[in-house]
Formats: sequence, structure tokens, C-alpha cells
Amino acid sequence: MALREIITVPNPLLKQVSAPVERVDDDLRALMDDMLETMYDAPGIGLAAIQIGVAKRVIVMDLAREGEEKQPRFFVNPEILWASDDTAPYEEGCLSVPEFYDEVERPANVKLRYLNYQGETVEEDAEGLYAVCIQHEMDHLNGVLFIDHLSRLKREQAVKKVKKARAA
Ligand code: QAP
Ligand code: CO
Repeated sequence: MALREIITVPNPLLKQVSAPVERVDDDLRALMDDMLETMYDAPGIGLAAIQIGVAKRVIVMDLAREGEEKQPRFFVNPEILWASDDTAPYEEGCLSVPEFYDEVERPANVKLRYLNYQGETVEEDAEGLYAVCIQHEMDHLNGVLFIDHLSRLKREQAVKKVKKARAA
């Protein structure tokens, strides 16, 4: 396992649409292991492969709270099969937009399908933080950041803040 560098805005890679994975093999599992280690190190609760510069449709997540047993989850080629009409706001952040947080409104419940670490097809309902996180991470697979859901002014403020912190 290895730590990878997390890229931040305005790196143009973050706008790239990631490609579907052809098969879940040991090479892909090695990538997922690196992603999980990188996410835990940050620390964060979700990470998409493009955030370490790899344009594949792969996500890792762990929503366990501090002190709880780890609950790593792996998503390959995830799809949203259904999204509720009712929405809920959540104060989001992103490892690629460090130190910036704002509220985003998304469907409160989604039904999803994906391949897991073993390459098995899984269908699942998500609600609460799980629903927020999977939608946030799936946006990354399509080159969309949570700040793209905000006003242009707020988005520009976010990028400015990250650039400034980086220069300091
Ligand atoms: C996406 O985000 C997410 O700015 C995952 O300085 C966020 O792990 C899903 C982080 C909210 C659902 C709700 C952000 C760490 C981590 C920062 C993260 C930072 C350090 C963000
Ligand atoms: Co993110």
C-alpha cells in the first residue's frame, strides 16, 4: 500500500470524466487499497480515484465515527438507479477543496448499483450521510465538484481560498 498525493482545485484533472473499469482484479484492488490509505491519512470519509489523478470510476468511503470500528466501502462503476424527489441540505467539504465548506442540496435517498471489492454486483438503498457521500463522490466521476453546485461567486471564493493557502 502507498500514500498518493491528493490533487486540489483548480487542477483541470478534477473536471475529467472518469472511464468505467473493465474488471475488478488485483491491480484495481491495489489502487483501492492506496485510495483507502490516502483517505484515512487525510483524514476524510470519501475519495474518488480522480482525486489522486486516476480517471477510473472507483470510490472508497468509510463513514465510521472516530473510535468506532473501521467500515471501509469500495464502489466500482457505481450507478444511481433511483433518486428521491425530496431533498436534504448538508454542509459538504472535499479533500480537493481543503478548508472550504458549504451547504449543498441533494436527493435525500438514492438506490444504487455497483461492484464491490470482490467484483460482485451489489444493489443498495442509501440515506443520510451515506446518500450525501455517494452522490458527492459520484459527481467526481463525472468531473463535478460540490462547489459546482454553488453560485459562481462562492465557487470562485473557494478556489481563491485554496490557491491562497497553497501559496502561503
Ligand atoms: C465528501 O469529504 C463528503 O476541507 C468527503 O480540510 C463531505 O472526506 C461527503 C476534508 C461531506 C459527505 C459530506 C475536507 C478533510 C474531508 C477538508 C471529505 C479538510 C480536511 C472531506
Ligand atoms: Co470530494
